[in-house]
Parts: sequence; structure tokens; C-alpha cells
Amino acid sequence: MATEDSFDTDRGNGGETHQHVPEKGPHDGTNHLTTNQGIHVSDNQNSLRSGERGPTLLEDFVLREKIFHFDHERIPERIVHARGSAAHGYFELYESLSDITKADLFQRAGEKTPVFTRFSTVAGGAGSVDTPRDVRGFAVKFYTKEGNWDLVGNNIPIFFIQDAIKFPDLVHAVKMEADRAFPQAGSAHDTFWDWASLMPESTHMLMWAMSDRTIPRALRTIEGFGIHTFRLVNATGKSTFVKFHWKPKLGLQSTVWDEALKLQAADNDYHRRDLWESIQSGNFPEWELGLQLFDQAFADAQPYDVLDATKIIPEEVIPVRIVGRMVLDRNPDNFFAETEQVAYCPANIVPGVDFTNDPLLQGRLFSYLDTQKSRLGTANFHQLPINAPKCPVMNFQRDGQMQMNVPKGRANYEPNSLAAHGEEGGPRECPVTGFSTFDGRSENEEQGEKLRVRAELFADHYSQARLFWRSQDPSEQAHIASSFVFELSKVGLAQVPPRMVGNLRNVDEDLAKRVANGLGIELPKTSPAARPPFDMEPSPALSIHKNMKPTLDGRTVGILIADGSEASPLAKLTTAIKGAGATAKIIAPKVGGAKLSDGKMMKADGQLMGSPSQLFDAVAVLLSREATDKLVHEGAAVQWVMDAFAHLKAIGYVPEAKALLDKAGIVPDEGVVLLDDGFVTAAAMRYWDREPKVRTLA
Ligand code: HDD
Repeated sequence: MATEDSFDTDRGNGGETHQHVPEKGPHDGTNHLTTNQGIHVSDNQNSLRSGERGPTLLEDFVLREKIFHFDHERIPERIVHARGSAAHGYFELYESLSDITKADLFQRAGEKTPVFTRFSTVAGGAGSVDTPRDVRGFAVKFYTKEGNWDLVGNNIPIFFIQDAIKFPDLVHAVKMEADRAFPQAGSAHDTFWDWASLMPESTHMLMWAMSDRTIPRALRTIEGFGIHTFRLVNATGKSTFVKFHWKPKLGLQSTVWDEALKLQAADNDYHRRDLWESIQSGNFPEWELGLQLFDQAFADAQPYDVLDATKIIPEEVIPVRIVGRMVLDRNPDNFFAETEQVAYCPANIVPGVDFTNDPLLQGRLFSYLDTQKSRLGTANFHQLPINAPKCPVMNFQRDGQMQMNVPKGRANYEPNSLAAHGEEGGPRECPVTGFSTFDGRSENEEQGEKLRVRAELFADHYSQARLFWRSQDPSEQAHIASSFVFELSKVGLAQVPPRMVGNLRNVDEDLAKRVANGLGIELPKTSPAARPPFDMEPSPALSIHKNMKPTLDGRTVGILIADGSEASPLAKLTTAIKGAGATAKIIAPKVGGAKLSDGKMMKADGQLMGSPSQLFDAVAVLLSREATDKLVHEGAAVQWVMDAFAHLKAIGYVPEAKALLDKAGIVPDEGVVLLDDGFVTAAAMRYWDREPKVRTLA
């Protein structure tokens, strides 16, 4: 038998010395490897065998426990939103909202409430890439003093469907196809467009999905929306309707489609890494929380139904009132325990917040609790640290798989009279502090017979799709039309594209023509509309371009150097980039770096081959003439500047490097500037006007 002294990993290896001798635990028992039963492990390298070359023994509980646990490391992934990244942080209230809600987290200006926020794509599996064209989930768990409130939203303020009963159909249609299991993480395929073209109510959402909203630059640059109309209820019981908005501090920022496609090759984890690194470096992502508040009289006067999740209320009609901010300042300690096991549920609300009769929301209230049981395996998933409220939880719910608590006493039922006889009687209900549901009937919400119908105004499927189209600038419109062409060009079912374009004729004749032309098909007949669409006043708030901030704050600039690059302009440039709040990444042909003009080695952050310009918001080329002469024959270098140009980014260069730009066919415009000529200012923008020079859009 091995004693601690004789323990050595050489055993079982013919006495030869292993290269790696594992570190031993201290003999006092601290920091000692143990089994899950707390038994100290003496050897984590060799299983228990009958003799040096004999069979492994069933008795080896260390081995069996380790393999048993490993065998069950994966849990079922989320039905949707499987791919996600999350972070801890806080919500800070700017002003008391006690006049409109009694929710504790909205009472005291300056108060901070801990949050855990998870962002996700919808269609792809847990191991899929970060940058497909897809809606992004935006789910926030507020750990309030009165229990957990989950605001489970998306980065688009509306949804594909009006009634939860259609959700399984939507998800089946968009996920990989049933027989062939592809494509992964994308909507550009037969079943999605077959379904969508038969569901006119999805048209408004399709407009958003085909816009650049679904190819964001970073999770830090997306908006978030609660989507449904909710209620806020104050201490006197008065209800105010509310729509929740998250506005990113960095402004909206998206990529262009070609860039998003290439990012899938450049970095599968582009968004996950960006979120992690920005928090790691102290550059904390931040959003402001905004509310659109309105009453029943306003709701009654609108030409759409505020209970219809396929409709927005334009910000120009009801302004967004900013009431606080969310800062994400801590990465998870463990991805599985936190990001994977977090269980959001729109039914988790606190006193002062309430639901409406939105039929999509009503169905969600069931689905999320239900799904957690099959995903996390037990009704006790709320006890996992990431899900547990940070306030007392006291009730008579008992037992079940994986019960973590050890409730004391006999009181596991209510009412009981145990307290009267000297025992613990357990908690009791409280009509004052307890959650009481707002009685919607007093505010004209239709209730009565039991019907499977939708309210009349739900039948208008096109007016707001038209509003969205008319609110975009010409470049954004071209992106939308081109996305429809791209997606429908991947559809093999001949009946689908004409049907979809027939629907689009109800949105805008020009859009429909451009899509038909891009597909090379005849303009089909206009699809019949259940209600004739009407024109709404365009809403500039719906445009990304009109809401982007010309800023380098939080962005990344790639600088291409090679042996012989001038040291002092490089130092000046990196200082200026950092001064503007951005990160400078040095890229060189060799990751070890390059020898600068002053003879010093400059270490690179990335090798040219593995760091294409998709990874940066703007690029600078700081090469000597000799290095340029070499790199004009290097595909990766030519592609580096060519892609930056095609992705409408600023390019800064020194005169010695001009030949590389020429080789890439770059015709200088206001975004292509000499380093000394205000490159850092130019780098804060994208150059949309350049696009017609680099690609043909629909
Ligand atoms: Fe959902 C997850 C957002 C409609 C059923 N949903 C999920 C997540 C987000 C959303 C962000 C991931 C949460 C996380 O990070 O863990 N879902 C939405 C939005 C919707 C919506 C904004 C419409 C406004 N969802 C919706 C409907 C149903 C579901 C109508 C079913 C009737 N959603 C689910 C689910 C998921 C989910 C199957 C999968 C994993 C989970 O819940 O925890 O229950």
C-alpha cells in the first residue's frame, strides 16, 4: 500500500519518471483534493488495479464517482436561446418611481439591486457561433429585496407571433430541419420561410429580423425590450401600462452582412469574448432602463392593440422615460453553474409589477417554469445559487429531487396550530405585503365568454412593418431588401418566395420589387390583407444609423505592423486610441512581434493570418516601404485592408503603406486617411456612402 511518503506517479509506469509530477496537497488537510463525499484523494492519476497490469477494480469509488459525475456533466440545452453569455452587475435607480409603482427596487433613488443578465441567440445550439443573423435574447434577473423579478426580453421590441400557441411551430420551423438537422443557427432555409410566408402576422418582425438589428457588433451595443405591455401598480392600487426599454450606453452598432459571415470564421465566440474581455478590463457594459408609460385612454385611442406583441408604440408618440441604469461589472465564476443553470421566467414578478392579457405573455407564464423541470431536472432548481432569491424564502413546499434545504420541525402544512402549542408553526400569508393581482376588469380589458379568437385590431399585420421600413435610411433599406434576397435565395420550395414577396407588397411596393428583382422572379400578386394597412408617421428611433454614436469608446482598432515600422508614430497612435477609450491591438506577420525602426521588438496581440480585420472597428496600416513591398504579395495582408474597406470601416495609413491599399483596389474616400490627418476621429464612424462602391445591394 502506498503511504503519503511513498506516493509517486511513477508507479504503474515501469518506474520511469513522468515529465509532469502532480502537485501534492498539504498534509494538514487544507486545499486537499476530495471525493464528493469529502474523502481525501491520495492518487488522482491511477485507478485501482489488481496488480500492475491487472484489471481495474469495481471497488474504486474514486474512479467510479469521477466518471459517473463526468458522464452527466451535460444537461439538456435550452429549447431556444441555447447559446448564451451572461454577467453579474447591478441596477441603479435614478429617481423614485413610488408614484407609479410600489415595487421595492423602484422606491429609493441611488439604490442598487443586484442583477444577472444573460444574452443569447435564439435558433442555434449551445455550441453554435455568435454571429448568425438572429434575434438576441436579453434576460435580466433582478434579485430584489422582495424576491426575484425576471425581465425576459429580446433586442427587438416586437415578436413573430401574437399568440403563444404558435410558438412551437415558429421554433420548429426556424431550428435545423427535422429530417436533415441543418442548417444550424440560421433562418435562411425552406421550413422557416414556408412557415413565415404563411403567417402574415410575422411580417413586422421579419422586417426587423432582416435589418442589421440581427447582426449586432457586440452584445454591448444592442437595445433590449420587455416587448409585452406590462403594468406598474402603485401603493394605492392604481395601474399604469408600461413597456420596458434598455438603451446601450455605447449606442446601437451593427456589422454588415459580409462582415458577420466572415466573423463566423474569424472568431466563433466573438460576442462572448467581447463581453468577457470588456468586463475583465474594467470597461463595464452599461444600459439605461427606460419606460414608456401610458393609460387605458391612450391604449383605446390607438389604431393598434397594445396587447398585441407584434406592435410597438413609437417613441415619438410616448417618449421613453429613463429611470435607471444597469452596469455589468463581474464575469461569472463558472459558466455552467451560473450562465447555464440560470433559469429565467417571465412569471417571476414582484409586487408593483403585473401582467396584462397579452396572449403571447400569458402562454409564456406557463412555458418557462415547465421547461426548467426538464432542463434542470428537479422542481428544486430555484435553490441553485444563481436562481435563489437574495431574500428569505419560507413556505411549506417540501422534498423533491435534490432538495438542498433541511427544513426543521413538523410544520409542513398550513393552517396548523403547532405554534399555539410551543412548536414552530411556520410562515403565514400576508394580504398587505403579499402579491395581489391587479384586477384588469376595472380598466376595460375584455373578459367574458371563453373564445378562441383574437381581438379585431390584431388583424392588421402590415401597417407597422411599413412604419419600420419608412423609418430606415436608404442604406438600411438596401440592407433589408438584400437580406430578404439572401434568405429567400436559400429556399428551394418554389412556392415560397413569390408568397413572401406577395406579402411584402402590402408593406412597400418598392421593397417587394427590389426583392423580386434580386431573386430574379416575376413580381407576384399582392397577398390579400386581413385589414388594409395604413401609413404611420416614420419613427427615427427605429433606425440604427440615426442612433449610432460617433465614438471610439469601447471599440477596438487593429494596427498592422511589421519589421521596420516607425516606432514613434506607433506610440502616438496607440496613445491616441487609448485616450479615446478604445483598445489598440497590434497585428503582425509573426505573433512574436516586429522589430521597430528604433530596434526594439514590439510584441503582437495577434498574428496576421489569424486576426482578420473583421475583428476590429477600424484599422491602421503602419508599414515601412520594404515591409509593404513584401506584404503586397501576402493574401492575408491584402484581404485585411480590402475587407476593412468593404465593411465600411475607417482605414488609417502611412504613405509608405499606400501600395498595399492600391493592391487591394481601395479608392480613398473620407474614411481612408493618413494617420496624421485625424484618423482617430475618422475611426469612430462607418462609411455607409461607400457601400455602393463595394457591393451590389437589392
Ligand atoms: Fe422565450 C427562453 C425571450 C416568447 C418559451 N425566451 C427565452 C430566453 C429569452 C426569451 C431571452 C432565454 C432566457 C435565458 O437566457 O435563459 N421568448 C422571449 C421573448 C418572447 C418569447 C422576448 C416574446 C416576446 N418563449 C416565448 C414563447 C414561449 C417561450 C411564446 C412559449 C410559449 N423561451 C421559452 C422557453 C425557454 C425560452 C422554451 C427556453 C429555455 C428557457 O425558456 O428557459 O420556455
